Amino acid sequence: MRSVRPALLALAAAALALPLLAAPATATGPAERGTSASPSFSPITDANLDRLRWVAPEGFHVGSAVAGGGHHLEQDYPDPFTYDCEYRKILGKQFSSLSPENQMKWEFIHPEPDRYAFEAADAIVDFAEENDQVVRGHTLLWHSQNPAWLEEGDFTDEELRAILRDHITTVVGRYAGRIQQWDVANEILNDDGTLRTSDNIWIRELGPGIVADAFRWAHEADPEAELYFNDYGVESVNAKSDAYLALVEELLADGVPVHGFSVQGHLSTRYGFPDDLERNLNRFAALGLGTAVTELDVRMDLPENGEPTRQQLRQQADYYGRALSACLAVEGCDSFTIWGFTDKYSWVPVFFEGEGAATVMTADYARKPAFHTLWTRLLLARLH
Ligand code: 9MR
Repeated sequence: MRSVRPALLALAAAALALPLLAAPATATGPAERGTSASPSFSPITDANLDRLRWVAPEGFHVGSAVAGGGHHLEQDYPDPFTYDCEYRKILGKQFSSLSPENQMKWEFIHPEPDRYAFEAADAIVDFAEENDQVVRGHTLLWHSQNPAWLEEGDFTDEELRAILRDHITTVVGRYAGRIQQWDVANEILNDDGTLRTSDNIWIRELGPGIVADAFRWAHEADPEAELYFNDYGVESVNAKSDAYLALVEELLADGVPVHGFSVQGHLSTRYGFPDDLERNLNRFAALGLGTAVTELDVRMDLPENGEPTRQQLRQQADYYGRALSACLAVEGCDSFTIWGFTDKYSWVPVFFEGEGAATVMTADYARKPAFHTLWTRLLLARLH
């Protein structure tokens, strides 16, 4: 893979020169895929060609989660985003969208009833601005990673409703105009498509109507942000994605400001690729929604020596490539995020015993076939 890179870069440079030089009008015209932190008009240099974000089609955001909090706190390394210089360099260079992996979740950003802790989230949003990147906010209404004071508190329904409203107003309001998309409601359905009525504190205590309120409050706090439903296990057409489709239709009919539906994409080479992903996303696009892939990774069973085989890496690259191609093929699927770019910080080995190597770079930041596949498909889409 590595040996063909210089030739590929030269070819890409030649191919890209034509459309860019021949169409100067696009420099001031509207971006085809919407406004963006697009680097299209920076010069064609080897350094630029070496960036996923630069070879991506105009207006298409290629993102990564920003490692920190969550499982990282139990590992024997310091906060990756703060302390790992190489990590930060790659994050700024390769990606045009960032998703805080944990730093905007309730337990981090709202650790006590009357105290918010914005430092880590602020640092990410500032970094994104310095690097001409957009941010996906994650997340506002979820059953997991809520602080004990909330989950174990003794609140009346009215108080609980006020707590959620204040949280959304405060957090969304703080970053108003600086967040491109918010995962307003995360993982609110069970696999059979029913609402999580037992483990989601908001739905359990306040009923399903609270979901619509969360979208309304987020919209009031930042009218520019695109507001999303986000979940896993909804890559295919199945009971769960069917239920989201019905829910979104109902909310849109009621005038609730829902703007998008995103699939997380935590895939495994144990299972086949969800090859109806494009068809599924198109069902939501047909409702006028934006769509996105928000947390892609592809885990595998690690051989005894811990090193993936060439065949495993090929299969992984194929899954990454197909997920990207599905998104690129759908009108309004303009945001494609991987859940971390290096195995050094991946959540996978911590949560799935014996599995790992789920990202596009090794722990030493060596690029895997999956990285090259993303690069190639982005470039081809841009040239198309
Ligand atoms: O990657 C996150 C990890 O650091 C946390 O420990 C974990 C706790 O649940 O959450 C991980 O991120 C999840 C994301 O927020 C929602 N979708 C599933 C992701 C992987 O579990």
